[in-house]
Amino acid sequence: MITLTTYKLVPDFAAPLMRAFRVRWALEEVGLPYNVRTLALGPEQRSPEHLARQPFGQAPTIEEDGLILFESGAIALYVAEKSEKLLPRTASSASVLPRGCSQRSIR
Ligand SMILES: N[C@@H](CCC(=O)N[C@@H](CS)C(=O)NCC(=O)O)C(=O)O
Repeated sequence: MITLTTYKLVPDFAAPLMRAFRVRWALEEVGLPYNVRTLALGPEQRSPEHLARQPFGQAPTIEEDGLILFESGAIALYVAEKSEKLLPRTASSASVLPRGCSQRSIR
């Protein structure tokens, strides 16, 4: 099962702005069960355990079967690839996400 690491206490106004929100949204959309490990802002961020998960001491991270991932966008893509709900398997729709990630404005 996926374990999401995120912060213990976040003020209400900031909760929807947290990068972990993306990951929770993707997990909830796909309907995957997951555990949550909470982290306190401060020294816990710099603990060797957390720095092994996220070299900048930030959140979110996820772990699954020995795989550790950080960067909320990369995590959302990892989760999306597990289900057709977020990433349909047709060739045309499958190209949308990579195209969106690599596209540059020509202006
Ligand atoms: N690019 C990273 C940014 C992660 C990030 O900035 N996380 C914030 C919370 S939303 C954080 O950990 N801030 C505390 C800090 O930088 O010390 C991602 O998208 O995962």
